[in-house]
Amino acid sequence: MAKHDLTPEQLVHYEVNGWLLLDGLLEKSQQELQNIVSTVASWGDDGAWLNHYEMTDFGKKLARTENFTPYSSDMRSLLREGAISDVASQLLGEEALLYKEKINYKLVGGAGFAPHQDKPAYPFVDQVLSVMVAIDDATIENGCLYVVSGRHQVLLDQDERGCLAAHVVKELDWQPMELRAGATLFFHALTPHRSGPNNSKRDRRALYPTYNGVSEGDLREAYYAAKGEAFSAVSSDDRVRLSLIGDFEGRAV
Ligand SMILES: O=C(O)CCC(=O)C(=O)O
Repeated sequence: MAKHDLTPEQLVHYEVNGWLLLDGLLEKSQQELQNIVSTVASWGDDGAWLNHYEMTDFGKKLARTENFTPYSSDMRSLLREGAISDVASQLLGEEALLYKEKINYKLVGGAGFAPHQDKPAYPFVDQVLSVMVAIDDATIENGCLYVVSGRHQVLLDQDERGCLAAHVVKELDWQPMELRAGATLFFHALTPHRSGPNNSKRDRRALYPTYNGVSEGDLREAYYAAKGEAFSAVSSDDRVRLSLIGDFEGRAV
């Protein structure tokens, strides 16, 4: 038996709703998680990880770091060896491999994300799931996720940015997911989600590992190669591009 066995009810909840919220899964304290994320945030830009910035009313801010597990043993053990990948394996129905990892900082004044499904941003994989690990409490005021339950069976209509078409967004039932720091939200790559800006006076950092099943292969390097290639093309957009779809609503620096 795996160390972090889900109950049959939890497995059914994920299957029916496309998400599962677990509080108390992680052995690390809030402070330990915050320290690991603060360390990554402090690295600066001189390295092979990817830092993305946004302009806010309070100046230029770090919006996201990706591709950091090769450079942090703390992150490697948190995302590849512990409870998170164990639960991801049970939800995928086979061993979970890390497909990509990101920190969304959403510092004070940071922007939100337009309604989308993640799947169009994840090439090469079919069965894939993401996890939000709340590093700070996530609240409605500071830009928590909103999800839609039970709409993870198919890709819904998209707009030109790869986000959900306006007519789809209107008809969906959006549910705020306020998370305490240290809680984990597992969600299917087809689960519609969005988030607002951080209008509070406190940062709302969140760590997002994404996993695919071992039967599809280890695709992390292929993913970052594809992202690197897409991002080497010049963009004249006013918005910051963080992903292979245009979900981030932040302003360019
Ligand atoms: O961190 C957030 O507020 C939302 C993140 C998100 O939807 C994404 O990165 O795809």
